[in-house]
Amino acid sequence: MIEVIQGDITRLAVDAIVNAANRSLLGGGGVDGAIHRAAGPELLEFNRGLAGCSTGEARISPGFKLLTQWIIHTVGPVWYGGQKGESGLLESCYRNSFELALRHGVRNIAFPGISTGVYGYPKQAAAQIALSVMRTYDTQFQRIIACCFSEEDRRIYVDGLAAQGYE
Ligand code: AR6
Repeated sequence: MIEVIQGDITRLAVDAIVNAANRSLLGGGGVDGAIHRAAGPELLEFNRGLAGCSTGEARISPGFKLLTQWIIHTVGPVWYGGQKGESGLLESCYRNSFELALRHGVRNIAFPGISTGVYGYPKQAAAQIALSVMRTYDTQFQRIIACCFSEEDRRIYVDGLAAQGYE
């Protein structure tokens, strides 16, 4: 089932949360910074061993101090106007995150709006991509949570689901 909630993804008790990381996987601002702060310094130590991640791909770490068992780090595309393959890369982020989750037996997973902060991807277009990939994995998970940071973002996802005829 796809659920849309508003809140802080670092507070969720699920099997996996997804991080909107950068290619270094060594932390940053936004949700990435919040996840590193809440998970503790062991996350940085672990991620040094992952040696980075290309845009559109995903890597997995333990959740350390978080309530989640796993953190799936994916690197969204920077928005350059839409002609640089951004939509395909964003779709790959969601797909690769789901595939990694399945390989680790994850049943409940929560996503932030990858690329929609610092990386500047337009929120409605990003939500459409997120929701359409979520729908293709819907039956393979117990709960797929779109964790929106603001009420405005939550509204975009709720409207997006309705527009796609999801019940
Ligand atoms: N819980 C849920 N969502 C959040 C939280 C939170 N605690 N904090 C922010 N968001 P961003 P990006 C939302 O900028 O655009 C970092 O520096 C936020 O409102 O975190 O993929 C990385 O290291 C927005 O909707 O990620 C990279 O360098 C969404 O999370 C770069 O930013 C994503 O915003 C990645 O940029």
